Amino acid sequence: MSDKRIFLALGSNLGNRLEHLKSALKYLETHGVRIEAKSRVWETAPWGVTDQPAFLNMCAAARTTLDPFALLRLLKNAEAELGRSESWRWGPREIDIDIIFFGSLVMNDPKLTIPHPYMHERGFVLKPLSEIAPDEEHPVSHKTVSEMLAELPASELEEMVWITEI
Ligand code: PH2
Ligand code: MG
Ligand code: MG
Repeated sequence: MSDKRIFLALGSNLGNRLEHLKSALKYLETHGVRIEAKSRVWETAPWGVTDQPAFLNMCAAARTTLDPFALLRLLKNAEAELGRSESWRWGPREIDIDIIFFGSLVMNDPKLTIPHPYMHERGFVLKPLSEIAPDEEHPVSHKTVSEMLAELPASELEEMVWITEI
């Protein structure tokens, strides 16, 4: 079966945030998602609901033979395994793993939208993604990651601090 190149965004703002990111990557690698590149880890101000702890965010490039819904199920299982508790939309979470790109697939399903519908507005996605895939093209707008990053308001990137590599 042919594999697909995918890009994932990971975030954590509860508990041991760095460990959650590391454990999530390990979980993926032992469940059929081959990680090929990792961005640095950035500390970022909360977006959407601002009254919550700062996030650690990173992006990863990977390959998988899973189809999008199987991948989504795997990500949900990983989140549950890592102890993610119920929260509200854009609320605090131990770990969040989102599909940003899935090859050049475009899909709009009530359960899964690909590419991620807000990726082009978020510094905490575009900055780390630009470290591993600056020339990757959005399959709808055909803008590259670098171009989307350059179009962000400066305020989107102000409260981002490089923390470490994992
Ligand atoms: N995730 C959210 C809501 N807000 N803010 C930052 N900085 N990083 C995130 O990963 C994030 C967020 C919902 O998934
Ligand atoms: Mg998310
Ligand atoms: Mg999510």
